[in-house]
Amino acid sequence: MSRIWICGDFELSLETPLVMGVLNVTPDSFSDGGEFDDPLVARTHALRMIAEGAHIIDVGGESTRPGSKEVSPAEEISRVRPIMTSLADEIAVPLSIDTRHAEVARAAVEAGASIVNDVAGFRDPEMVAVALGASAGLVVMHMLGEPKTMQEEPRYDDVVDEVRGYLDRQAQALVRAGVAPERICVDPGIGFGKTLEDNLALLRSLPEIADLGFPVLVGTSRKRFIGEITGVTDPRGRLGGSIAAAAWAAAHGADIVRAHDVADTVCAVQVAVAIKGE
Ligand code: HH2
Repeated sequence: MSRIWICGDFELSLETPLVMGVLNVTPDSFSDGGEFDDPLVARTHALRMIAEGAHIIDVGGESTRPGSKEVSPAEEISRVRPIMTSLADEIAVPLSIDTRHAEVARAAVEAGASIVNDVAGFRDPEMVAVALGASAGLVVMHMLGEPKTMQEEPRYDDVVDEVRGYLDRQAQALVRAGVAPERICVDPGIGFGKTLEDNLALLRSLPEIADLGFPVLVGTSRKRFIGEITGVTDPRGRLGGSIAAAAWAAAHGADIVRAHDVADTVCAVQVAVAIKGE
């Protein structure tokens, strides 16, 4: 049976891994803050990522980098709505809203988003209400605590067991609330309250996370753990490490990889899939 992820009017085939292109319309994202906060520049970048092969465009109006400060939902909406409205009717790939605020998710869905990517993993009952009131695909991500404090000595007894258990509980809670399981995707949340060893253990254990039966999304692009391994401090210089991590993820159970550098990531995934030979 073919595997699909239902996202509003889109039925995404997961026969081969998909690439989710990142569009941060923020002044302060960790690797591209301020680059795309002008709506026209953001639009051009989204169209470019689609031309490069992105299967999904993930729009974020709040940075969730370690230590970041929360943005008010009104401010976040004012950042994401113009780009959503400008792209939604024109492009043939789903738009995703990267937010932990129900108000923002609701406004984005009204403006044409087909995926709600909640880095807080649908802990907020209001977010569950948004999920129930829409037909959008849902990304349930694991984050320890909140961005402001998540990297202050994160600690787990067994990181894989705890993250996997959390994703299962949150996804099953959505199903019990009435969400169709085909709409749900899970994400271990690389870098969200995790040490280097935690991130590596989770990447090694993607098949166990995939065993939960939901599509798996993995975001490693330009992240700090790549800098910790390679010594590359500028996130923009982490392309090689990002490509290696995306290829690893695609070969070991990820259905969707989230990336800033779409053209190179698409090629990396194609090569990983060809070597795997399935
Ligand atoms: N990572 C980031 C943001 N959103 N969503 C999912 N599902 N998975 C991730 O790994 C993930 C995510 C962080 O990256 P970025 O958006 O580039 O940075 P910032 O939060 O600083 O805007």
